[in-house]
Amino acid sequence: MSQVTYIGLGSNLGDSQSIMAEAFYKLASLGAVKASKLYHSPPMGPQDQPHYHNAVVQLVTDLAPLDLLDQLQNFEQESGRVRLRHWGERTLDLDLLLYAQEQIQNERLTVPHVGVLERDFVLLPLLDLDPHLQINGLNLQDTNVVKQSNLTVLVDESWVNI
Ligand code: ROI
Repeated sequence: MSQVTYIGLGSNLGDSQSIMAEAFYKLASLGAVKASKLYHSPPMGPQDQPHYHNAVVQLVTDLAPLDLLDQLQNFEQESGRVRLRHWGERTLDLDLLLYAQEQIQNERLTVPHVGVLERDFVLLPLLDLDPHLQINGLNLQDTNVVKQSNLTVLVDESWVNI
């Protein structure tokens, strides 16, 4: 059965826009995809690292959560993923943010993703894809994090072309 899922993309090492576009095309092999705008955001964590490129992809897929996670981890590795330190710079992060309405908690996966509601670089792109999206009954539009965000849009949805 097809499920609506949301994947967070982040990068602040290498040619981030190309790396993320490449990841988008790989995600398209798993189901129907739609991309948010592409944002530039100051680092959460150590401040002596470059700003991030961030975006979210909506993926409608038949894959079960852990099978999807396996694919995301494969794609991260294929991108030549480098992670220099905890909460530090990385080539590509692919985070499973939401999987339908499911709450998942096991040793490999927590869904909704930890910290989603505190991160403007996740919430704004989610709202590009679904302006009425709710998490745990909370309307994302109404959160202070969204209202007070000052993320920069780098490119509209055309950063990927299918
Ligand atoms: N900060 C921003 N702005 N964007 C990210 O994608 C991101 N990812 C991370 C940490 C290190 C928490 N900081 C981030 O993993």
